[in-house]
Amino acid sequence: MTKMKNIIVVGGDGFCGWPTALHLSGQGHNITIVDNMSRREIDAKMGADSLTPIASMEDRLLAWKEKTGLTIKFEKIDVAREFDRIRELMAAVKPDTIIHFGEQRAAPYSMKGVSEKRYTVDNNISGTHNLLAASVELGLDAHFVHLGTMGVYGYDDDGIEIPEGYLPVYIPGDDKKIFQRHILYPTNPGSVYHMTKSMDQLLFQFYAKNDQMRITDLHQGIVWGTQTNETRLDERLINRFDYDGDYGTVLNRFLMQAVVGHPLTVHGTGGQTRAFIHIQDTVKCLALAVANPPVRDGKVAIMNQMTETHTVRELAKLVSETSGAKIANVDNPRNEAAENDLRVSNKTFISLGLKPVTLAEGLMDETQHIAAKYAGRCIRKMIPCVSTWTDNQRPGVIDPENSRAA
Ligand code: NAD
Ligand code: USQ
Repeated sequence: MTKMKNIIVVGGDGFCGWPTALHLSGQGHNITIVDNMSRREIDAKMGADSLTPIASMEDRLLAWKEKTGLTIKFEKIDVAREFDRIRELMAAVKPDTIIHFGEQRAAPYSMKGVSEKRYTVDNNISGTHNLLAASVELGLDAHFVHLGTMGVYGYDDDGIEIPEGYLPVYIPGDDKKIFQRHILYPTNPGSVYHMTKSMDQLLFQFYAKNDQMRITDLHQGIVWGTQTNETRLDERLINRFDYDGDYGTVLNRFLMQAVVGHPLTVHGTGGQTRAFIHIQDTVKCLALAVANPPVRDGKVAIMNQMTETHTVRELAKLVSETSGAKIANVDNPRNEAAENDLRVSNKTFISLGLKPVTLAEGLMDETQHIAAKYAGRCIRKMIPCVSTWTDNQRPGVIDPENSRAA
C-alpha cells in the first residue's frame, strides 16, 4: 500500500500538473495545488485557448470530489513573486514532497521578444529558488521533485547515449596526471526557456550539496496525448490541449492539424530528433519519483523521463498516413540543427517498473478523437509559429509549392 504523503503540486492547473495531482490524490496522498493561473492569463492575452474546454479550478475540484469523494486543496499563489505566502503555506502543510511544475514552459513564447525573455527568466529562476530557499529556512525535510527537460542537453549529436545523473570526466592536470571529476552533463540550451532549465540545475546542485536537500530533477521529453485514467472520469476534469504556435507541442499540433484540415507544419527538413512521452506515463513517472526519494548524498538525482525518440518528419508521416493530411515544409522559425541523432538512457524509470505507452499503441487515435471532438473550438489564426529565434528569420510560413499530399 502507498504511504500517504502531504504533497504540494506547484503548477497543478497545467497540462502535466493537473493529471498528476489527480493521479496522486487517487493513490491516497493529501494534495495541495498551488498555481497563479498565469498560463490561462497568457492564453487570454494571446487570444489563444486550450482546444479542450477546461473547467475553472473550482469546478475541477468539485467534479473530483463528486466522482471520487477525495478532496484536493488549492491556493492561488505566485511562487516567483509571493515568497511570504508560499513560505506560510509550506509551513502549514509541512509537505513530504514538493512537485514543481510551475514555470513558463514554451520555448517559442520565451523567444517572442525581450519582455517574454525577461518574464521567463524572472519567473522560472525566482520560483525555483523561492521554493528551495523556503524549504531550507523552514527546516523542512521535503523531497523536491522538479520537472526539467531533455532540451538542457542540446541536440548536437555528441555520439553517446545521454546518461542519467552526473557524468564522469577525466581532465589532464598540470603534471600530466589525470583527474576524475563528476559533473552535470554540460548544458547546451536552444532557447531562453531551455536556458532557465539549465540554470535550475545549478540551483539544485548547490542546495543538494550545501543543505543536503533531497532533489529529483526529471529531464522530461515532449509530452503528447491529452487524457489520463483520472481526467477521463468527467468532462469537467478534462486536461488542456495546446495547439497554438507558442504552446502547442509538435505531435499534438500535428494530430490537431490533421483533424482541422491544416497541412502538417514540419519545420525545415523535419530531421530534428526529439524524445517523447505520453501524458499517462508522465503521471506514472511522477508517482514513481514520489515513492522513491533519493538518498541524501549531496547530489541531485537526475532521471530521463522519456520513452521513445522520433524525428519530426517520421511523426508527420505517421499522422499523415493515418489521416490523409498533407505535409507542408515551412521555414524553420527556430535556430536549431536541421538534422540530429538522439540516444537517451531511461533505465531508472524502467527499472522502477515503468511500462511505456508507445505511439504504436493506437493512442494517437484517442488523441485524434479528442481533437476531432473539439475541432470547432480551433482558432485557425493561432496555428502558425510566428515567434522567431533571430530577427532575420521568417515565421513558419507554409509554402504551397512545397506542401504535398501523403
Ligand atoms: P503548463 O504551462 O501547462 O503548466 C504550468 C503551470 O504552472 C500553469 O498552470 C501555470 O499557471 C503555473 N505557473 C507558472 N508560473 C507560476 C508561478 N510563478 N507560480 C505559480 N504557478 C505558476 O506546462 P506543462 O506542460 O504542464 O509543464 C509543466 C512542467 O513540465 C514545466 O516546468 C515544463 O517545463 C515541464 N515539461 C513540460 C513538457 C511538455 O511537453 N509539456 C515537457 C518537458 C518538461
Ligand atoms: N516543430 C515542428 N513543427 C511544429 C512545431 C514544432 O517541426 O509545428 C519542431 C520544432 O522546430 C522542434 C520540435 O518540433 O524541432 C519540437 O518542438 P516542440 O514545440 O514540440 O517542443 P519544444 O519546443 O522542445 O518544447 C516542448 C515543451 C517544453 C519541454 C520540451 C521537452 O514545450 O516545455 O521542455 O518539449 S524537450 O524537447 O525534450 O526539451
